[in-house]
Amino acid sequence: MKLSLVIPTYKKEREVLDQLERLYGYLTRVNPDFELIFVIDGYVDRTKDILESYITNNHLDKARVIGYKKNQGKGYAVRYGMKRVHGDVIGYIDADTDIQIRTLGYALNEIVKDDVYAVIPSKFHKNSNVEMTLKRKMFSYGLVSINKFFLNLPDSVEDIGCGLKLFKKSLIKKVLPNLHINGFAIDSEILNEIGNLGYPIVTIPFFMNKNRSDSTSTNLKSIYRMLGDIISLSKNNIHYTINDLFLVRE
Ligand SMILES: Nc1nc2c(ncn2[C@@H]2O[C@H](COP(=O)(O)OP(=O)(O)OP(=O)(O)O)[C@@H](O)[C@H]2O)c(=O)[nH]1
Ligand SMILES: [Mg+2]
Repeated sequence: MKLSLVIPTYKKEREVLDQLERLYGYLTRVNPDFELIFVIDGYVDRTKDILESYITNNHLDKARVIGYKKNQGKGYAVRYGMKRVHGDVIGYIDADTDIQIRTLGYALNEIVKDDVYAVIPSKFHKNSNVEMTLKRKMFSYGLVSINKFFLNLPDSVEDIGCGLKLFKKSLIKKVLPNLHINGFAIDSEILNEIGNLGYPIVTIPFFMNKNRSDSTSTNLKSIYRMLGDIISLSKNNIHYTINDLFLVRE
């Protein structure tokens, strides 16, 4: 099975080589048919140069770097990458090393199964190692509840934003043309599309290297933007439902 992993990368000078090294090493052992595609979401620092010279100097020919000048957001970067891959299984993972690598192992074990089309981790899974403060738990739970209220998510989805997702190519080909969100709500948008298409999603435990309270995606500005995006997605869902009801085909 050929695996394509897209890595949306924004201002990660300090961490990105660690992520490259461990992904390359791990996949060489467990699934050597792979490609890593780093999408540099804006040439705003030295991340692109650092990655390119490391890849060249160490002959890492299964890794490549693509991107564009202006910062656009995680969603844009994920779409940009997923349109340029060749795998049978296509996914994305964060550019830092917050996620323990064994989470990817769990995801790979599931996605190879014939009847599995999408795999996502969850902090709320009973085997997950994530310990959250009550405040953090309430925040995360609130965000998931908002997603569930507004969107058409498969029942098995209990967490949205964990930085790893894997999909079968046949499914992502159907989903990709319908995606528009540029920001962090891309995760909500993809899961909503999968729900609309009626595919199931398998949930695995999320193993984290450290507990963070200061995630970039959870600052107030990002949260407002994310909520706005989720509500706009829910309006689209209603539009489709009404069209379905009246059998309107565009
Ligand atoms: N913050 C941010 N992340 C982006 C952007 N575009 C792509 N990304 C990537 O999206 C992924 C998820 O981001 P987060 O983990 O929420 O944010 P982060 O920048 O890693 O910051 P931390 O919360 O400190 O981990 C990372 O791989 C980022 O590099 C962007 O415009 N802003
Ligand atoms: Mg991060």
